[in-house]
Amino acid sequence: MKQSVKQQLNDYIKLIEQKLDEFLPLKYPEEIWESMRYSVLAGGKRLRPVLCLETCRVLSGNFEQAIPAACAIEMLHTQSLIHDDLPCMDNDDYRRGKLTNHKKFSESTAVLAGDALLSFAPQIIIQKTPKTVSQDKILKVLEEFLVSAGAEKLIAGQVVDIDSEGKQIDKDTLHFIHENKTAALFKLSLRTGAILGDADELQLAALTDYAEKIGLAFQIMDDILDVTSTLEELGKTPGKDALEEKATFVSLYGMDTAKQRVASLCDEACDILKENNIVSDILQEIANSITERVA
Ligand code: GRG
Repeated sequence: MKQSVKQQLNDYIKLIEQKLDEFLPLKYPEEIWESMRYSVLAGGKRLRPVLCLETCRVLSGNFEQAIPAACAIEMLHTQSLIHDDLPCMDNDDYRRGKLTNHKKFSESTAVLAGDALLSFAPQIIIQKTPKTVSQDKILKVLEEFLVSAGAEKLIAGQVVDIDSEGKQIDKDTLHFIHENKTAALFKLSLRTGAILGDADELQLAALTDYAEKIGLAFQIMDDILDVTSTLEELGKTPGKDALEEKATFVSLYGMDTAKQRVASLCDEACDILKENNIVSDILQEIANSITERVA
């Protein structure tokens, strides 16, 4: 990775960490805020907020107007992880290299921390987005956020995923799960940055396509890493898919096809940027680095 891109990425991550900390103060009753902060500030890759900020910057030259929305998306992502790790869902002990929320606190606190993050995130968009951003745009961003978080996207993906455990599923069903469980938040990130960066219809469509490609590639890579990685590398328990008899891209298509598919999706994502004259080292680097990711 070019040194300048690495620096830009690190700058974004540092800012996101700082703003997440600032947007999540410790209030009464402290147990719930501690639990929300524990998972949000546990040091994920911050991929989704970076995508949101960079998309806004590349279109408008600024990203300040997208900082609250980018942090809100990271809160929503963290909420989905807290709930996904619960005993009634994936039942995981480790996440982001630390004990999962319900292991560190309690099951009831983890449920409530997820719920609290889900409603706190749009609150942050409304309260913290600069007043220079029109109400119309904020409403559009909120609509994207709420649709993505709900039963039409994220929860639809999760329900079909849980329902598919231990069953033979077809390729369309697997695609539905990946599309809604994973690609939806990548799309939300790019589309939010695009709306706040004043994208025209063509740019919005191109960035949505780019997000779809990298979202699917990211999930297929997740399926690959579940087979090939260790707990230390992943920060979460590997081998869970086989244990829970989950159909994955690897189990349905085989490892070689899975790797080829990740590579071709990432190439296609970069082509979309080129064809639409969207010049961003970061967006290009994120697409290219998915094939090489280890965590
Ligand atoms: C929305 C009520 C509600 C519940 C959420 C949808 C859902 C239940 C859970 C899905 C969570 C999940 C594990 C999705 C798969 C996407 C994925 C690969 C997440 C991991 O993303 P990374 O690697 O994580 O970017 P970090 O920790 O780096 O942020």
